[in-house]
Amino acid sequence: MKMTFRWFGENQDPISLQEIRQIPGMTGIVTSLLDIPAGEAWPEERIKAVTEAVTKAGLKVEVIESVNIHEDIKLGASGRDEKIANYILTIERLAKYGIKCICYNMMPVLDWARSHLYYDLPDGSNTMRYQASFMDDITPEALAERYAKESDVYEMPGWEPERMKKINELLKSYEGMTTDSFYANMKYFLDAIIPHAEKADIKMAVHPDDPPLPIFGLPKLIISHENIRRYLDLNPSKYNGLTLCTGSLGAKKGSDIPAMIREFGAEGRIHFTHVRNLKFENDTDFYESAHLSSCGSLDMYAIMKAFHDVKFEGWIRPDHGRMIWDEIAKKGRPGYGLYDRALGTNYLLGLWEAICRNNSC
Ligand code: DNO
Repeated sequence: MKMTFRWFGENQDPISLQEIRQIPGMTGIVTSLLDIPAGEAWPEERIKAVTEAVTKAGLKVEVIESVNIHEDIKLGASGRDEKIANYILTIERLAKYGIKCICYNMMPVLDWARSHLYYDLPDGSNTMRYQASFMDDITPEALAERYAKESDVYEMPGWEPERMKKINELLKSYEGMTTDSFYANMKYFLDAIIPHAEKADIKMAVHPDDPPLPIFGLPKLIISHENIRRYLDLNPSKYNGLTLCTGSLGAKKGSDIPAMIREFGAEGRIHFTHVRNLKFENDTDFYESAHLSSCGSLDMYAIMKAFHDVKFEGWIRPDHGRMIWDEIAKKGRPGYGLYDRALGTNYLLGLWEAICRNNSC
């Protein structure tokens, strides 16, 4: 297991590489080039610059999260071949700079969504929340506007205000799309890129839809054990793998995350994992809690034990944390403050050490 931390990049993150380096046990960085639109090939000089900056700070870029998928690919539209060719170029260029894993998602139109980006908890900390009734009552434009206003310093990936001007048009393009045709489009993409990922030795790791619940009538693809099975079976190469996100999959009550880890991990199909906790308020609503098992609804020990038992050797990162200790919520990226994620890192490393020692490895 290799511990990493998400850093959004120069001028994209209030947290410095130096601060990240000071987290005990931290060696790897997960980053991206957020300003490059989906569908375009990443320029080699930009990849070189970011990997060099991270190396200079005593860390290493381990995973790219994300190289985003253009809507033409998800929709199976006529422009997809050109975008796929650019995706392949990006894979080849990233490989030159030592990247071994790319995280991406197949969520139509939007990336992850919450009803509240800044929700006050009784202890004075601040976190993200998902309240189903709020989501049912709000229009997509109103939510996009709210996000633009609330995260005014940094744009939320997948909710870029410029792109959101066309949100209704984008949503409309999915009308009538069946799950089967969605899977067929995914297969077309995977069959095209996976041979190149194999050659470049870059593991592709799809991120589940977050939350795994219907939003604005959009089709949802990767939300459960069965769906993940179907996605992985679209192309049997080990390079077609998974980012196992405990917070995304765990937001559906009753999901057995350790069972997913045991099945897909034993097959060598989990390359990257986001490990975080959440607290259910009822069957659908939740807020994002501290990582500790006792703070939320997920059993973090069982999750880490399952990773241990399948001999997980991929990359892990703590995921969304609360804003604590005077971190000014609105100046940072929702979910991506420094302190709670640093605490989460050391909790996960502590669990891992104890599990390894108890199993004499
Ligand atoms: C949320 C993240 C996701 C993830 C993408 C992967 O905090 O886990 O936005 O980066 O969905 O493509």
